[in-house]
Amino acid sequence: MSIEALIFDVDGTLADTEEAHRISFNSVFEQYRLGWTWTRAEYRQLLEVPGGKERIASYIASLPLGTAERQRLLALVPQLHADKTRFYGEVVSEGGVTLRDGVERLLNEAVAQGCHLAIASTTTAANINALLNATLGPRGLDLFAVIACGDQVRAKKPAPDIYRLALDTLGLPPEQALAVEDSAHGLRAATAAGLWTLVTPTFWTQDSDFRGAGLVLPSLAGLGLDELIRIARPASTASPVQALYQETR
Ligand code: XBP
Ligand code: MG
Repeated sequence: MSIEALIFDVDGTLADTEEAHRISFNSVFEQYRLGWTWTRAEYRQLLEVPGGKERIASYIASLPLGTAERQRLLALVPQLHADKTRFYGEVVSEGGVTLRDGVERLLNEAVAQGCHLAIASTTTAANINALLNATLGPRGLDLFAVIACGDQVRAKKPAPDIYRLALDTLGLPPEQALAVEDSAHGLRAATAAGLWTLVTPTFWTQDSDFRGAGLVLPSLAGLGLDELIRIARPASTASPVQALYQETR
């Protein structure tokens, strides 16, 4: 079966965004005078928790607090996250984040060859809109046939739900698409949805367990669409005779 779509994760894959997220979390903690500051080392640990709201709640759960104070802070999480998202949008709109090497070229190649583009991300639609506008301009959003993200699914990565939503909306079986991810959670989510997955780790995820990945590369730099599809679907690009031969081996 031919590859009809590329499904991209956002944070860490399209762009190395987690420093901008970390700065935004710390900005909102300062705005609310909470006395919290997430260092890079601490944030790397906290990224084990997918989803910004869940990440803040998990951090609160780790603090030595009385029940009343813990409940008060947990009730504040949606508002903290909404304000954090506003800070993040400002950082991104001011040019604080660029696309990773090779991403824009691969997106353009896919569009030129009629290969659909989709997104499957844990972050919010607002963050995705801000990032695509800031890095690709007004055409950014139009490049993607499907944007599956954030709270559209109850179970976030490593659950497969967001990838299943992207595939269902594309109207494709997993055999006719492939995923591009940066993290172990994302890899688990994509492979659980039946997708061959390319992983391009960042500083935040490089020490993770990427077993099950179809391929792990430092970035998309130098990787063309035809080569990616050949790697992902060797049989589908072989001649019918070769494919038959491979099946009977
Ligand atoms: C990575 C995430 C997100 C971001 C923060 O998403 O886990 O939570 O770290 O964004 P992706 P929010 O699936 O794109 O790698 O605060 O909006 O969750
Ligand atoms: Mg990611």
